[in-house]
Amino acid sequence: MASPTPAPCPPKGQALLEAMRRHLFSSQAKSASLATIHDHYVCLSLAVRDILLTSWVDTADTYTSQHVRTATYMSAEFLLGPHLENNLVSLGLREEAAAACEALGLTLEEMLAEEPEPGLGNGGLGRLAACFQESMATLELPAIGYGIRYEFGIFRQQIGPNGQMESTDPWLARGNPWEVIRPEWSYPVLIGGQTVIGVAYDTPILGYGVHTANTLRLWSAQAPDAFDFASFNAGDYTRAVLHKVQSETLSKVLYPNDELEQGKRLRLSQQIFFVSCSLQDMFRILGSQGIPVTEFHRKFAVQLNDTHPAIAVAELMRLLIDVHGVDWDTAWSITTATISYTNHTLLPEALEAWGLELFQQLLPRQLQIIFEINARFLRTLRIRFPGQPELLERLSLIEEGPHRKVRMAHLAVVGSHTVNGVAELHSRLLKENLFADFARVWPDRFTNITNGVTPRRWLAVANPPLAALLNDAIGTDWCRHLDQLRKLEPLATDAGFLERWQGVREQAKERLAATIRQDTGVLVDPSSLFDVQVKRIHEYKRQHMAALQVVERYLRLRAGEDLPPRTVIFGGKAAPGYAMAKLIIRLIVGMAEIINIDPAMDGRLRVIFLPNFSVKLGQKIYPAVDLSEQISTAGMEASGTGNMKMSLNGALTIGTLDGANIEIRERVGDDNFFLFGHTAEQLAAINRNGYHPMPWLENDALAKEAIDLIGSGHFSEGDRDLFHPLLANLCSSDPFRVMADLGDYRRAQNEVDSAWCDAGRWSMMSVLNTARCGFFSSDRSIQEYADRIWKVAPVPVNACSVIPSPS
Ligand code: HBZ
Repeated sequence: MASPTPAPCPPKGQALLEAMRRHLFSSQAKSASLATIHDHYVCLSLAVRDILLTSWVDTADTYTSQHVRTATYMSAEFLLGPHLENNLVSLGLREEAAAACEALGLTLEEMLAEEPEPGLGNGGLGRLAACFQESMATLELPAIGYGIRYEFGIFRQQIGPNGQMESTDPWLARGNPWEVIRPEWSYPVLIGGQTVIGVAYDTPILGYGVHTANTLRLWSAQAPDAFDFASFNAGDYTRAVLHKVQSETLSKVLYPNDELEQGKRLRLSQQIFFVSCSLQDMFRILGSQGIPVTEFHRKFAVQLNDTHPAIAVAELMRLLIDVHGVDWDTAWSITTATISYTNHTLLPEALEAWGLELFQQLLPRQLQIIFEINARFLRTLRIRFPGQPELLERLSLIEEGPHRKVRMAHLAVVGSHTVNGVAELHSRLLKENLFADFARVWPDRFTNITNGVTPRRWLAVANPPLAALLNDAIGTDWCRHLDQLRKLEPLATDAGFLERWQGVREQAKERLAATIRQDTGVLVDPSSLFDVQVKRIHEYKRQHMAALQVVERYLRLRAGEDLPPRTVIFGGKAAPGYAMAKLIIRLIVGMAEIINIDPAMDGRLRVIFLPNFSVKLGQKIYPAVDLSEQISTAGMEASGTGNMKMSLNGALTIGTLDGANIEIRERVGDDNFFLFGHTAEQLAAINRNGYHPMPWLENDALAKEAIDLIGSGHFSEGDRDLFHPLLANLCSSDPFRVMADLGDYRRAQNEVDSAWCDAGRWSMMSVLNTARCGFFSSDRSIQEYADRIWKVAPVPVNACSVIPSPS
């Protein structure tokens, strides 16, 4: 007998639509008549989640049954950005989702706009961690990301007439469809004599075009007991919940300091909290697979994202010795075979050092272990370098003096098998300066892995028109093998292709112009040169140098010079306590106010400060950049990753020989990069002779005029004092050498103006930037970490779930 013909499988869009309808009822408990846009967003997310759950479950199954070696990435920050669109692209379902939304009278854009962004990071370091998670999944590497589930992420920035205003970011207020709580995986952590419980919240990280979905496991703090019965019964209700409130404060909020160490009790508590939970979780996994604890280093590689998780060195020792009964020497070889450390900055103010008193109060056992590690370390040094007490003092884990401190970077270096910087120059400077003594002791411990960014979020998701053009021109392989972009090179001189290229760029610029209008009320001309500097506001990044350049341009235009139209766009947050950075924002806002209403500037110059720079906003900005400003003082920007995102999307860079700019220029070619400024070596030589900005300024009439105009109150409603701290700093110590580079910066900007006037040549250079940027994929960075540091191999995941896919 013939079996009945199965019902035709509905197209995936139809399946999504049905799942959205189902979730409206079963998850949101609503009918269509009451559903809000947010309800629909949640339903779409849950429908997508249903689909990716099969990969997630299969991945966990595969890793468990095959006992795979696993890389764990420990980071206090994961600046993830929204999940929905990224997951749609990874699953190849963006069009289907758009169709499903349309069938409900919605648009996918509306849905995407509804998603709050998990801003669980400050800037570069946190965003890198997020790109890395995605690349590890795409490369099918067994990996777990470990961090903190902050209830409040990076503050929201609003811009008023007085510059930056901060407000909280309650990203979890309406729930989070992307996470799953795992109360069964909770661990106690003893901090200052009190126990806090860390509860796991898991988020799937999908690989692109593969069946792998890795886990990002973030810890949320809970008190062991909801309240204290004794106090409750005595009627002292505040006291009854005191410990609960104190404990849960631990994962309340992300510290908003970028590259500034804040010696705060809460921060050290956050560090031990997430590190201890993560390590205990690894022991739990070992145990569940019947692997002896002495094999810890064979099962896990642990990467420390800067020193925030460096306490892991002491905590892993403590868990091995005190909990699992391993002897010191074995424990030490396991620890150092497990851990490796990435440094992200040379700035001295970012070097974490915790006062001994605080450490003793909060983590007495870990401090004891650190002393023992140090004693043994110094003993070996004394034998190797006899009669050199200063060397020992410099290398010690303890900083001596009236306020003795634990140097977390030293703990990380001593406890790691490998230490890496994040771009060639940075890694060299680490060896020559910050860790010069350590490099003498262990020359082979230090290496470089240049950063990268994920082409999925930063090209496929952020720039669909460009992605479509690339698919058409060179096939779809670039998305997994970014080196394939090389195939574009011959097209850089193809008139037909260049026309399409320009069309794609115009679309992106129009889209950004609409956002600018919406967010600032200012109308900008999409055909003007979009000159963009978006990143955290910091003196070393020299947003004030770019601002000075804008004032000079304003003066030149007012004097009748003919310069091509520019829209200069700034964005970025200043740490709330960083007064100089906030003053720089205030200056840009003041300039924008005057310049944008000056009829003489109409059609020639616009200045924009886009509020609340974030991953979401970045996705709109990067594709629309003509000129990428990467103008840090040479030797100070460890790598930069915004530079890669812009160049990848076809921007030309104006930049110093700093961080990854150097490697970008090497690859895109010096004809396609506007270089200026002193090198790190030249600046070091200038510093040795004693730097003063005045001689540079005295020979520069235009710079003087610009500074005088700012000082006259022109951009501050007549207030001559407002910008005094900024200008006085520039004219006296000028710690970031703005004056030494300003003249050459102007020269390079003039070159930009001439190059822009030749639209055909500019487009060609733009294509070559994209074509030659394949190296800066985070897939390449992660492949290097996996091969050279973690020794972790890919483990492909096959669809094997017993749970049927809803489609
Ligand atoms: O890490 C950034 C670098 O400034 C940037 O150049 C690089 O591209 C990026 C990724 O590698 N660094 C940070 O975002 N933050 C820190 O380096 C940091 C270090 C110690 C702290 C605080 C921040 O205590």
